[in-house]
Amino acid sequence: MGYAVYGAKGSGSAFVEATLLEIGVDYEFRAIDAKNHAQRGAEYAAINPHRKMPTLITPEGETLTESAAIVMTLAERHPEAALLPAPASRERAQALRWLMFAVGELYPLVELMDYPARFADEGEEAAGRLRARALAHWRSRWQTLESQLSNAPYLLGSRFCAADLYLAGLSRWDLPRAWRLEHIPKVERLAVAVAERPALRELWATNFPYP
Ligand SMILES: N[C@@H](CCC(=O)N[C@@H](CS)C(=O)NCC(=O)O)C(=O)O
Repeated sequence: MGYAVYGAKGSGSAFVEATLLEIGVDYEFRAIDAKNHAQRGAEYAAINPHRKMPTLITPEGETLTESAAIVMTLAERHPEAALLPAPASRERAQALRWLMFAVGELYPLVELMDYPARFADEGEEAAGRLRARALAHWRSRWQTLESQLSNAPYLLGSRFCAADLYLAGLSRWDLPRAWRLEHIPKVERLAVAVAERPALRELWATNFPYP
């Protein structure tokens, strides 16, 4: 058995698929009917108790959840793909810094924006207000990242790393193109560079077909 990825098109499972494609290993994609909230059901909860996508099953049968842990584990298991810079290097520290920013500061806001009723007081109005505040933080945090990027396409300049594909994928959500071009053009350049990588073109087009 090879790797298996549970997920849905356009979701965080694309970050894991992108990592596997960059490594160049085969995997099986196991689609979850997220439109009908199948990720919340008992069947998937037996695989991922947090009921979120993605989940990775390794060839040894180990179950892994948490997208950043999955991406880092894959990078470690396949060092030949050089998806993370050398341990203890300055570049690795920066790659980990922004990967953790993505998973710890950016990604959690997506649940607030997509499912505000899970967190807000009863009523549509409260949920709407919470969503709007989360969206404002979401945009502001992207601008924080923008202020730290150079014009070279990737986070580390010309050297591609796992944090790039993670950030590029996240930047496809809730940020209209006109806003991206005006407020986070360096993030947009990074995302375009990732989308044009030969190993990723097809995956990107199927997961993030809109501009
Ligand atoms: N901390 C998790 C977050 C994953 C996550 O929020 N996934 C979204 C899809 S992009 C999800 O499954 N949402 C469905 C839900 O919350 O019901 C990770 O990094 O893997």
